[in-house]
Amino acid sequence: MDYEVIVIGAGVAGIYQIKRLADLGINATVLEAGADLGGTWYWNRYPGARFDSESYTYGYSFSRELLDEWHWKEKFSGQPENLRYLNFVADKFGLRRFMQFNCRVDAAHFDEAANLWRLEIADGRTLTCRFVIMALGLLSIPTPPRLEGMDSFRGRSFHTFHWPHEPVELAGKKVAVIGTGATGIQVIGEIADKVGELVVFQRRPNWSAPLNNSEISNDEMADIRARYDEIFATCLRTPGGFEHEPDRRGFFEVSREERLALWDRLYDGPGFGIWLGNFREIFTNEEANAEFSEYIAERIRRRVKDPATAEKLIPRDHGFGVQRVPMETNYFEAYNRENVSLVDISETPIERVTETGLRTSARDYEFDIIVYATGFDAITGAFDHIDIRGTDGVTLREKWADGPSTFLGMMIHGFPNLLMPAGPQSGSASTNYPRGIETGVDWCTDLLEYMWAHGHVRADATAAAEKRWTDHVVRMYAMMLMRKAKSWFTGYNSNVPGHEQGRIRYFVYNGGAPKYVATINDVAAKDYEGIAFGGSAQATPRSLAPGASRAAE
Ligand code: NA7
Repeated sequence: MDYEVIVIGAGVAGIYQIKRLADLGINATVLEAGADLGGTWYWNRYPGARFDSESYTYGYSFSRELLDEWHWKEKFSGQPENLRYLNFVADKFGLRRFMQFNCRVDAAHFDEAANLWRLEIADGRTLTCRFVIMALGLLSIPTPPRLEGMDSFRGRSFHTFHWPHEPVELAGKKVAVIGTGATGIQVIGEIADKVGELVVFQRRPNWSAPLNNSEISNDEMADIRARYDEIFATCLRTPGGFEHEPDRRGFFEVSREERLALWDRLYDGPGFGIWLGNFREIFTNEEANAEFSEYIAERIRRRVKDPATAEKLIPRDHGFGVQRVPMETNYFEAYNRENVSLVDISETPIERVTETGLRTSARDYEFDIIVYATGFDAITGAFDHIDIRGTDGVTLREKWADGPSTFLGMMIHGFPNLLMPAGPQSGSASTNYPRGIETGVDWCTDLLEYMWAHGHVRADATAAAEKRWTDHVVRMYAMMLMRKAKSWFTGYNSNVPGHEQGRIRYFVYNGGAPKYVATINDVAAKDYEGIAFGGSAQATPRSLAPGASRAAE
């Protein structure tokens, strides 16, 4: 066996996972398809890419030294700084030596006789390991549209995920942005005043509210450092894993004036407060949601000068917060600029890409650059891109054809020894991601330690346990207005075959971080109830001496 553990992916999850394994002295490696570490923050280099989480709640919490050393410079830090941070972490803890880059995993097959995973790497190697840990990212497979003529365009075009590493000259350029999700909204707000001309192609508008970013001074950072324990304790307590706590007053129990006062405060406040600091009924009650959505619509009307454009920017098919809420900076003001225009492609669809630009049903447009901000094959896409086979040769693609089913979002019945610290249906996808990641990595690592201590060489979630968890995840969707929205939260993506129809895929756990953590801790406390272990006590005597790192390439 080449490794005890192989971690796939060197993003936020993979970095922390290898840190835990290295500290335990486990023979482990990270395989990363990219040329360097960082995951999301390695790839997404488009202008405007930044956290929607408060920076100091996004960073890792596991090391006091790290918390003391790193100075976040902005409340919502941008991509270059975020990538610097992850590199700083990897270098500080000497983790790079456990990572192999440009190393794409094509296949992972479980060998039932030997209780190990056999991984096929794109470079031709086969690697074996006892455990494989999928740290693949929830949004790591970009999906450009499927438009005729895309290859014929003579200008530059790229999906935001593949925004070039070298600076892209924007001054004076005619630029198209297709897509107005969280990404498109960031790009548009950032480049509107830097390009010659910008045309936004919008299929459906998204509800969006101001990020209200600001710099973090030395004094503020000192204060944050002093409060880190309190900050992370708050994140542990709140459903979203943020500092933002829902307003626990009943929506209908307070007066309209009180509701407006809260909303005015949240609209001018930072980040996801407007979403997660709101009344809880916004997510579950149509009437409450409609009243708040109208409040935001009014805000949009106040900010966009042309009334017809304002109306086009107001969603009609879903209410505020039932899809992931993009956070914006100068987004609505961009449409007040002479050089920016909005094309509603629900009225005049894009028919094709031409050599010189885009053709809609109404006219031709000429561009130097076309930016596809068209989203991701979310949550399960990265799994579908690897040929993963469990017991009896069953492929994960087949098993998840209609959507994922998991145990706690971290294990899959029939795929023993495969762990997902931040998998589909885990607590991560619907919460402040790194908070969920730390929880998930710690739980997976504890499970491994338990197995090593007991000499188990095989762990598989039982079919019954998987069903219980998946049913629980499904039931929670029934309470949420989110179930009605066509978004990546429910598995909708018009660019992925089979995902266009809007059939719900139960991708995320909606019970909130505290309940999730309580549940997984309870499973661990009950000797991992729901997991069937196998193997003999003599099979894997482990040295768990901390610091005795044997990980090697
Ligand atoms: P999203 O949120 O999935 O948004 C994709 C956007 O692109 C959305 O406005 C789509 O319109 C639009 N889209 C997708 N395909 C097409 C085609 N074929 N033609 C026209 N328009 C299209 O992805 P993002 O990258 O913005 O955000 C992903 C997450 O990244 C985000 O939630 C954060 O967590 C970080 P639609 O609404 O489907 O009509």
